[in-house]
Amino acid sequence: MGVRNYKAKSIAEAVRKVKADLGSDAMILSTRQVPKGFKNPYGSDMFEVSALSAQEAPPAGERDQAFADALLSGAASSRPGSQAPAASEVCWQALQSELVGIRELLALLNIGGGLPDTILQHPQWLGLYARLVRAGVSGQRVRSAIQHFSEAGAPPDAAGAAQQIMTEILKPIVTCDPFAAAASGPQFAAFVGPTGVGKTTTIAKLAAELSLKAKKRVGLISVDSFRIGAVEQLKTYAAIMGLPCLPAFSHQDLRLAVEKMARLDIILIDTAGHSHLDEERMQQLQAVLGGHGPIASHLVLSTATNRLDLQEAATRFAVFSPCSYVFTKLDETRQRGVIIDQAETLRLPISFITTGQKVPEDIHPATRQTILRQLFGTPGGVS
Ligand SMILES: Nc1nc2c(ncn2[C@@H]2O[C@H](COP(=O)(O)OP(=O)(O)OP(=O)(O)O)[C@@H](O)[C@H]2O)c(=O)[nH]1
Ligand SMILES: [Mg+2]
Repeated sequence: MGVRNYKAKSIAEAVRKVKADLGSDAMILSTRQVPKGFKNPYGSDMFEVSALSAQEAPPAGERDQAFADALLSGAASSRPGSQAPAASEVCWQALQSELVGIRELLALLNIGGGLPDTILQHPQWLGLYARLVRAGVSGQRVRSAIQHFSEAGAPPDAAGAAQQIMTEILKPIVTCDPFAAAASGPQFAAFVGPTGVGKTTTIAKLAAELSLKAKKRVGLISVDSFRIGAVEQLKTYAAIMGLPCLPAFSHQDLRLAVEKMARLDIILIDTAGHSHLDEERMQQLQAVLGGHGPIASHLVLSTATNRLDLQEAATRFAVFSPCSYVFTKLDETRQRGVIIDQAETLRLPISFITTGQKVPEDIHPATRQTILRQLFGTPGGVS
């Protein structure tokens, strides 16, 4: 029988025709919008779907791989919501690449039992869906945002729809600036988190920002007695900036260091990184930090960590009762959307994000705008 084509006024209707004719497990190969033209001068725009019956489709493993390759290669990342006929070569290329993305997405939907009907009925959202999933936002979150949005009322224009969906997706994100308020006494902030996520570098960036730009009196304390050279690393940064820096290897040391720095405005405390699976060292750090009433802890996590490890680390480090997240290494991954899911799993505000190794440039106070820009490249979200 081979590839067969089905035309209808919407993709959903064309897919229904495919299923009625070839069965519910038919494989969709491509979709395209057929604009008004020579053969269809007075009619409305139509959609054409090409499909194969399940018996003639390639094995599922090959299809999964083809879809994964296409999604990762960015084929599905072009401008969502574009249904107008192309006016120039550039627009035509964008439209073509969007159609490729939509075709691959539909292949996935066909294999995996499909997305909600909402998405099939509004094909312009497929591009948005692909872009958000590629940015690391979980597919489930995007689907439920689109579902929520479509149930809430009639969609406005495509750009407005994308904005509303983004607003829904970003709901778990709350931001804070721990050093914004003029505190009456000194502020103590300890940075805890897994090994190598960028705690010391983040402290150096913050120390520079707070002392040089905000003109605060800043001090540094290192409670990292575990790694050789850890105290020296912090002391080097302190020396460059002309800031006091004290080591503290025990609960008692920390109490003394805190007392010595009590006249400063902000004291940043560096801790030893360790695996969240290392119970013994988690307890040691708790013993050193615990009981110092005024110390607020902040959880530093690398965005370049997979979703499950991120969640587990956050859950384990929750014993330090952190009051904010610092997400580092956004420059090392495209899957930055994981921070949205993380912000919902353990509900904490995000205070800072970091985007590189440069001290002090590569740190940004977390705001919805900066997060949107980092996640999707535009201040307004997906355009
Ligand atoms: N690409 C990138 N690298 C970063 C970022 N922040 C820190 N790093 C690098 O990550 C490496 C580890 O940074 P540290 O600040 O020593 O990490 P740490 O969490 O203090 O490490 P431990 O104390 O050993 O647990 C260094 O090479 C930093 O330059 C960032 O935002 N992006
Ligand atoms: Mg360190």
